[in-house]
Amino acid sequence: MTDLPTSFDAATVQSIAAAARNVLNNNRQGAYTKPAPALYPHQWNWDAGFIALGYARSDFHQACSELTALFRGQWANGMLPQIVFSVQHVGKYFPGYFFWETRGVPEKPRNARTSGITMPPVHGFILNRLLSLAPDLKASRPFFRRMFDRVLLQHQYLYSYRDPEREGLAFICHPWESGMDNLPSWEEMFTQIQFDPSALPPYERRDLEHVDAPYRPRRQSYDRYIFLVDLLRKQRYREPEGWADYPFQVQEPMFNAILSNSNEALVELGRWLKCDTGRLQEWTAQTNQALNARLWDEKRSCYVSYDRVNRRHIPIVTAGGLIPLLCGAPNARQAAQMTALLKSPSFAGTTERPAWLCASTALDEPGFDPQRYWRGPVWVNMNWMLYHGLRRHGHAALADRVRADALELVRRFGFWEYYDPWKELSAGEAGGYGADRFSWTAALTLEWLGR
Ligand code: 2M8
Repeated sequence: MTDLPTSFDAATVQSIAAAARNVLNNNRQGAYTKPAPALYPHQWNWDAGFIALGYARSDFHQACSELTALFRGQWANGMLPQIVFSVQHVGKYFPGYFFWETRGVPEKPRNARTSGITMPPVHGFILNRLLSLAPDLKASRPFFRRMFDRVLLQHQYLYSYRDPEREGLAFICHPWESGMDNLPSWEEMFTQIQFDPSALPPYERRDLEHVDAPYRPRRQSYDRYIFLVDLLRKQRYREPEGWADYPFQVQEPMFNAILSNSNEALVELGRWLKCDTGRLQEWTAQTNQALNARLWDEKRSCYVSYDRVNRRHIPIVTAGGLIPLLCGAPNARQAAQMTALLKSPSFAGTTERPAWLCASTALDEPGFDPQRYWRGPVWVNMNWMLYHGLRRHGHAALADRVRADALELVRRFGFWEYYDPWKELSAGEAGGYGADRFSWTAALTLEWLGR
């Protein structure tokens, strides 16, 4: 079992683990697990990866099933969709399958209902962790062999269609592709985009039926999300032609660091499977180099996004800018700068006003909002990646703190989608926000507890 935060005794671990397992079981829909009971009723891309880890030790078969179900939606060009829709929950989420108009797009598999964009490619490193936990390596070999090819194809897609100038950085075409949908960075991006509200297709949000408006994106952001989906569907998801005058193309550090780490993981997996890994090694080196050359911001001591349409950086400090610790890009000096930033008032707050690590948007950014989705709250999956990144670069004590903070939030408030980063809350503030009984919070808690 993993070494645990000292504040947790055996009985606490036992009861948190049992409650976490309950969350997953209740959100389970047979072959896959929904991210949340009502707000997210289908299968999501990177959620599936984190959720698989929550089953890995107790039900390895289900862990594999999560990934198999997700990759049923993979497009012929390798694109792994953000959502694989279930017929059972038609009409319960917006934008649903019919809004995306992916039906009939030649690349989409006929027997799966999917959206038309992708998400952070966590699946390579998730597979590698599953490999280390597999109860019977020989019996699981066909699964890993199949998945290796699928994930390789996914990376091939990113390096060809999303990196037209072969820079080593894949761009995202929608805030939803970042997984961190509502960062102030995208607001900044939107100021550059010509947008005509009267041309927007009519739509009705469903998220506000489940979560109060102050904790979700604002109307003006949703309008832009839908504006971009409308552009993509009008161009029938044609790549690369569609990108010629498409306005949202961002090289984001977390997305690319995850890609780099997944490349490395596939190299290890490929060695075990005796598959060729040469291309993966080249991709890793090129992406690490490009992360430093293009996205490292020396003044801010972290990585920042780059808008490749307007050829400018978006210098906003977010947790995503620290996730490159997960990969081999940062040298010892950069890693030390990032840990100093994490311990500074920008993330840790002050003695008078301490904060839980790690706010999704830095506490001192003008766009920071402690309770609004991705504008400041702590997310357990971000802490989980940061934990591994800090350990990789030799900052074990800070890694432990990042893990302890996440687990303490879970112990105090339950399995929320996100948490207020301020340690001292005012009267009436809840602590946890968004969806309750959120799957990846439960899954990564189990993973950390070694259950
Ligand atoms: C959130 O995103 C979806 C759109 O993909 C939404 O708000 O409707 C994000 O937090 C994303 O990272 C996550 O994968 C998804 C499901 O948990 O919810």
